[in-house]
Amino acid sequence: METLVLFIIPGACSFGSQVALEWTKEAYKVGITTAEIRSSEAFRKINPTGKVGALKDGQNVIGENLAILLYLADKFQQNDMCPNVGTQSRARVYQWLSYLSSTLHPAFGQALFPDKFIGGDCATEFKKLATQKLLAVLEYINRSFCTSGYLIENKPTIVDAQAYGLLRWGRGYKGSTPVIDLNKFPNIMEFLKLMEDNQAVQNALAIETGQSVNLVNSKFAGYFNFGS
Ligand SMILES: N[C@@H](CCC(=O)N[C@@H](CS)C(=O)NCC(=O)O)C(=O)O
Repeated sequence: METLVLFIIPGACSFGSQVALEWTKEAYKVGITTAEIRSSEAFRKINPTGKVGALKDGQNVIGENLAILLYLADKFQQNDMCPNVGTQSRARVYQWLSYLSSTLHPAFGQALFPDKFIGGDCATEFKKLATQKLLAVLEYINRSFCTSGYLIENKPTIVDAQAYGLLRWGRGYKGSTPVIDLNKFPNIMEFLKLMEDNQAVQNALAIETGQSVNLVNSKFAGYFNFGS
C-alpha cells in the first residue's frame, strides 16, 4: 500500500486531519505546502480548490477536512476515533463537523482577515460585526462540551481534533494578537489544554512545526518531497 500523504499549511485548518492520521496508526507523510505548490497543476489534481487539507491515499484523493476526517474514520474504523454509524453520537459527529466547517471556520476567517472581504470605509464596521458573530459562535461552543470536556463522548473523536485545530486560533492566529479574549470562554480554554495532553495532538503539533524528532508512538514517515 502506498503511504498516505496529507497536504497541510502549518497552523491551518488541516490540523484536525493530521491528528486523525496519528490516530489511524498507519504510516503517513505530511506535505507542507506553499502558495506556489497549491497553485501548481500537480496539487490541483489532488484538490482542485487549491486548499488544505488534502489527502492522497494511493489512487484516492480527498479534499475538505470534513471529508478527510470521515474517510479516515471509515477506512480505519478499528481505531475508535469516531462513534459507530447509526448511533446518536455518530449523528452528532456529522452535525459538529458541518458546524465547524460551515460556521466556525468562516467566522474566524471574517474576523481575522476582514480586508479579504471588504475595503475602504466599511472595513472597520465589517470587522466589528464579524467579531461579534465569532463571539456568538464561541459562546455556543463554550456551552456545548460534555462533562468529559470533549464535544461528543468521554474520549476525543475526529470532531475534537478538528475543533482543536480551529479553536486554537482564539489564542491568536499563528502567533498574532488575538482578535477576541478567550478568557471569556473557560470551557474552550480547558478543552484546548485537555487536547494538548493527547499524544497524537502533541505529535501533530511537532510535525506541523518541523520538529518531528520528538515524536512518541507515531507512524509519521517523513515529509513529502515535492521535487520527487
Ligand atoms: N472548507 C475547507 C476550507 C479549506 C481552507 O480554507 N483552507 C485554508 C487554510 S485554513 C487554505 O488552504 N488556505 C490557503 C489558500 O487559500 O491559499 C476545509 O474545511 O477543508
